[in-house]
Amino acid sequence: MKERLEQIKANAVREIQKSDGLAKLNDVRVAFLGKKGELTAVLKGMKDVLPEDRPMVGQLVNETRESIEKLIEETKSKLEAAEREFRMKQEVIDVTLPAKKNRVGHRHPNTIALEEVERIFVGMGYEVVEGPEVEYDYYNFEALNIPANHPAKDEQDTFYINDEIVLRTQTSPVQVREMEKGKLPIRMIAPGRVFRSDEVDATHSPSFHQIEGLVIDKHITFADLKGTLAEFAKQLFGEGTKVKFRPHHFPFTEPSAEVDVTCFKCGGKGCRFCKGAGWIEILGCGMVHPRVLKMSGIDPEEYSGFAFGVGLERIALLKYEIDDMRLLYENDDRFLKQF
Ligand code: 2NM
Repeated sequence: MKERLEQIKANAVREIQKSDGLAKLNDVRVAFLGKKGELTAVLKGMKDVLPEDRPMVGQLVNETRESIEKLIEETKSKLEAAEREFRMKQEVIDVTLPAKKNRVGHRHPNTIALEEVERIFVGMGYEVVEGPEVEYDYYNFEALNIPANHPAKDEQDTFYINDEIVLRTQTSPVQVREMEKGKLPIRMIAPGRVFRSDEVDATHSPSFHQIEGLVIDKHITFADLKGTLAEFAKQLFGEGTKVKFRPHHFPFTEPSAEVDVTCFKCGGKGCRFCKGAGWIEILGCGMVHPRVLKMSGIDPEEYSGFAFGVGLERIALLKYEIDDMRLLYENDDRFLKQF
């Protein structure tokens, strides 16, 4: 028995010394000390040992186990140290490098401008309403009194999903859906993404954003429209800002107008920013066409209303003096951070 144990120990020592890595060493530990290991097998054979010899044999087994365990532990430490040293030589860590900066994001200029416009209209009692970007031709065109042969409906200008469904070219369909609900009065703005089949350049993009406004109540007049937009312009561009209404045409409003504001850089004298004009065009507006009201179930004899539409990017570019719309879509945070 004694010889057998010495044999096991000698084998174990040899195997431990041959181990060239922690994984290998673990295999050796299992082979000798594990549940199905050689030493455990000896213990299991104790029943065949004479009762008087058992204490002595048991002690021998334990001594053998202890010395194997000790050698494994020592070898493990050495192997770990060697592996650490090997890793240190492989990995070059330059502790003098500056730490990675955690970059904090920034609101997009469009978002800043949108929140500003929303703040102004919410302050005047308007609701902010959103609607689908993929719209029925009916809501995007027909309900807005845009006839089937209108140039805006051309495939050159509008993205068609099929004959009846388009990517909305304006957010007015959201207003139509609201009018259809029949809950009056209405005071709302509809911000959101719109789509037109335009080539990308400094002032155009096939996808941009609009904010359209709608007010419907009894006795709403063009004077309400003028007062509202004059207040909007003052809050957005400064107290000294004046507005000018120029006659225009939209199918969905009658009468219609385009609105200019006095240049907030020169106050109207004319400068490089307003190209000498003193005025800057910012939006389109008008009194909602009686046919538009009627189509959505509102009696134009009883109710009237005004509407307007303004490009969000246009406001962002103006307000932050950005000269190329493409900068708004590149999402370079060195650019975005400036506003
Ligand atoms: C504009 C200009 C003028 C407009 C009209 C409507 C609706 F739904 F009430 F008919 N919503 N928005 C409108 C009017 C939009 O954008 C330049």
